[in-house]
Amino acid sequence: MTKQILVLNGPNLNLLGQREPEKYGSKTLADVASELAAIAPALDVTVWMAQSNSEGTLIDHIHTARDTCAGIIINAGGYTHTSVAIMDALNAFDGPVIELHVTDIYAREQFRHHSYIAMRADKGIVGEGTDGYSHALREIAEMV
Ligand code: CA2
Repeated sequence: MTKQILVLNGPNLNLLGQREPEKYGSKTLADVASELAAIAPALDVTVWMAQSNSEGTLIDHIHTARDTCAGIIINAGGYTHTSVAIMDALNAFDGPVIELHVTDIYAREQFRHHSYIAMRADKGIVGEGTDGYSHALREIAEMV
């Protein structure tokens, strides 16, 4: 049966492709969503793409995914480095979790080196630009 994957994006990622292209690339989140939708059928998955600037909404989406999704790909943005609450929500999700970052957080400022998401994630994909999203979808399709 085709399984659904939540691709969850945190604060400021709605600005992808609109600012700092040298760091985050020139593709928008809508471009990424189209790419994922194009490869999903061959991977036998469907994609629920979501973005929020609000921590509570991100947590609500993770709770919804407990009943509707087989896996989660999460780029929690800045909440990666601060949010015990998002980590707790992910801990209540039974399926595989892939942590995704457009940039290599481990090659940036020291404060980005710690990730609460990494404490729960089964795999991390960092520093591949927006191509990391399709990489993550291929990986999680194998895991679910
Ligand atoms: O590299 C990533 O994907 C990050 O999750 C991006 C976050 C940052 O806080 C994390 O440390 C690493 C920032 C998202 C900001 O997104 C923007 C995109 C374009 C223009 C401005 C901000």
